[in-house]
Amino acid sequence: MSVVASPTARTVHAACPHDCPDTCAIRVTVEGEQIVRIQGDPNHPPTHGALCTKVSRYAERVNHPERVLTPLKRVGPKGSGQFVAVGWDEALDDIAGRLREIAARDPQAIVPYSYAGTMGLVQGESMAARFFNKLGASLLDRTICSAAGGEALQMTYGGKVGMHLEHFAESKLIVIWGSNSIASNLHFWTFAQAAKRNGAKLIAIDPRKTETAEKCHQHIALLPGTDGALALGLMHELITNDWLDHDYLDRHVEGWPALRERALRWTPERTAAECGLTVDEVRGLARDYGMTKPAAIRLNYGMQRVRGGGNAVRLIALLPCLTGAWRHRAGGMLLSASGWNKAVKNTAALDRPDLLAGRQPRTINMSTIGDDLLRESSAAFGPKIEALVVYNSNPVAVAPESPKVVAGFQREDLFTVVLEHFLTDTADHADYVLPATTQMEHWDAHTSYGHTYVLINEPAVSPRGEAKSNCEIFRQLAARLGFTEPCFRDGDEAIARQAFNEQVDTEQLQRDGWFKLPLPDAPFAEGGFPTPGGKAIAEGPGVPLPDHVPNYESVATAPELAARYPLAMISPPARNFLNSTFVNVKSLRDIEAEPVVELHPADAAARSLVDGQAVRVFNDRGNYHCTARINQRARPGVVNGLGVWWRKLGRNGTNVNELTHQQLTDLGKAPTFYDCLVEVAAL
Ligand SMILES: Nc1nc2c(c(=O)[nH]1)N[C@H]1C(S)=C(S)[C@@H](COP(=O)(O)OP(=O)(O)OC[C@H]3O[C@@H](n4cnc5c(=O)[nH]c(N)nc54)[C@H](O)[C@@H]3O)O[C@H]1N2
Ligand SMILES: Nc1nc2c(c(=O)[nH]1)N[C@H]1C(S)=C(S)[C@@H](COP(=O)(O)OP(=O)(O)OC[C@H]3O[C@@H](n4cnc5c(=O)[nH]c(N)nc54)[C@H](O)[C@@H]3O)O[C@H]1N2
Ligand code: SF4
Ligand SMILES: [Mo]
Repeated sequence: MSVVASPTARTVHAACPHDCPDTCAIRVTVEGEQIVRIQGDPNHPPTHGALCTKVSRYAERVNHPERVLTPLKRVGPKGSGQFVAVGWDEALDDIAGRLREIAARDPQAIVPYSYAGTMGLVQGESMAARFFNKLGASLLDRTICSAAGGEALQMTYGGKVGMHLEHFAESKLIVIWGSNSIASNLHFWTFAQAAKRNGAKLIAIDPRKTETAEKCHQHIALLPGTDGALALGLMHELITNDWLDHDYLDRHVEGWPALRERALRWTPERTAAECGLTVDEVRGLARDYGMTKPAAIRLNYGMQRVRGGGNAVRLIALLPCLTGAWRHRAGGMLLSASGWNKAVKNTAALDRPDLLAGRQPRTINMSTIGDDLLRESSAAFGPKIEALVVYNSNPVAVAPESPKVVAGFQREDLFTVVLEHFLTDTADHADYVLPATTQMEHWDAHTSYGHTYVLINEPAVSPRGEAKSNCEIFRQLAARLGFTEPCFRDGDEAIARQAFNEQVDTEQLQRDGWFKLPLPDAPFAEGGFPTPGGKAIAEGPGVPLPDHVPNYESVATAPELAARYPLAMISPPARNFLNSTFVNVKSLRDIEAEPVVELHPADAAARSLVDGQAVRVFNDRGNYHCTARINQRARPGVVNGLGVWWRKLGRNGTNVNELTHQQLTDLGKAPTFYDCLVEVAAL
């Protein structure tokens, strides 16, 4: 902490906790218990002093009049959101009693449900994981966002590794593939802008004409879920024009001959037809990619939320291996940098998987929670879910096929505890809501999936009301359940200090708030991928050759369905929300105004819809009520239902996940939010 202008003010090092690749380093200026200023750290290279609109207004979230400030106990019917305030002891005694009773029958009937409300290593899992491991509760497969791409990178490179964020500034071609960077990866965009000023060409590959696509030199508006075909088509052109780095392929890639053969079947004509593009677009993109050095690809998770998302990421990740783009530090690709953190993170000490003591509880996939909450006990499934403990997540809004998720959460025989800041759609369904602290009120330690620094977060103010940190809540539950291991007495600050091993300079971390991981500049210039043989893998033992896998729901794969629901819907994030977080911050919600579906003018005209009209977007699963926005952001045949509104703040209590389904991706068992056919009609 250092003293600033006002003699009573102090500045605290913080880190943005949100599920955003930028993981900004923040400086919070505090006077007493007042947050007077929140700014980006000017010295942290990825943050360079700038925060997004959402987090620069963080004080509005911390001091929000609707924050939950005491434990709440349900008094109305399930889902009614009717609660009374109760004391901590009453709430925790009752919850511990209920969990003890269920665990005595079978602890696997208890399911933790959490995701990335905070990405902190302390408040994310740690004490929570210790608690559920000791209890022997069901495990949760946290697939809802990145599992398809993650497994794809694991298969191809041996880990979630890629370029350094800063090096994009030196690229001569940047392909922004399935990412609306200005909205969801703002600090990458700053480096892309620097490259542009140095003469780089920027190309966006995205079905939607996003604010990012508009600012690129070229926008390639392919059909959703056809990225694998496009990658194969590009390979075809790289081969036939001999824009290959044969030496790199020979020495650093396994399985190239088979991939070469497969790619040669993807002529520009076939590719263009599959992707809904012109032959010139396919050829031109291949020429740019094959002839420009250094060429970089920024992939984001948007493009892997379809049936073939995993295979598509594998194919795209192989492109820089064909051209040898990895030889230069400003060439290669980045989807996730989180694998680099493995070397410094003390995961076993934080989460204590050893507390399972040889037990192997069943695993629930968070992406099928709708179906799983409605299942009875069976040999295949195990025990019916009797209790759900939700923290850092809002599944009633964000999980696919919400009609089923809501039906599950409304079960009167389900005991639900939700740790939250606000009465979200999920908290409304709780038996107990427990008030959690925000990032300004607790300790944490952070890694990033978009850059290569680790960060520390010091509390800036005391907990508001009676709020407690997630860790403290699980610590108190552990004590009530009689868990006596010393790790259940670790304080939050102590856990933050356990987060990293000796490779992280803790003095520097404390002084600056962040520490850059010691990594090579151009990590794969000479191969050296973290696979067993050090090569990137196209095909190998246990690794089949990647292929284009078409969507579950498309004209070609489901013609009967497409006859009734002819429009493909994607539901990418709205810029001023972060998943469903911030929807209740009025100043941000006012910018988004209302839930919308974007339609191309031709699709709107065919349905006699006009701009601004209230509409019903529907399929066999449900109805989403919103406002039609008719513009060129949508390509013909594809509508964009921007996410993810709270149902209760949306139109008629609906949001876009009324329409999505629970089928999973080819790799990683992830949801396929953007693989979804719908129809639109006037409301
Ligand atoms: N403002 C804001 N920032 C966020 C988030 C947010 O909700 N709001 N969410 C955060 C989270 S959780 C994540 S995982 C990250 C990454 O979040 P992503 O889901 O990657 O989001 P975007 O960067 O918007 O990229 C999605 C883009 O992919 C496009 N897209 C959809 N389908 C396809 C397809 O089949 N192919 C291709 N090529 N493109 C497709 C969409 O139109 C959209 O522009 O962003 C994080 N940052
Ligand atoms: N249709 C559609 N659905 C989607 C997506 C999409 O693009 N389209 N995106 C998907 C993606 S990429 C993701 S990652 C998921 C995101 O799903 P979630 O991880 O569930 O994200 P949020 O909706 O932001 O909800 C996080 C909640 O955690 C709470 N929280 C934050 N910090 C803390 C804390 O310290 N303690 C406690 N107890 N609570 C805290 C916040 O108040 C918030 O309500 O949604 C997915 N759903
Ligand atoms: S949401 Fe992303 S861009 Fe905004 S402050 Fe957090 S890390 Fe930075
Ligand atoms: Mo995500």
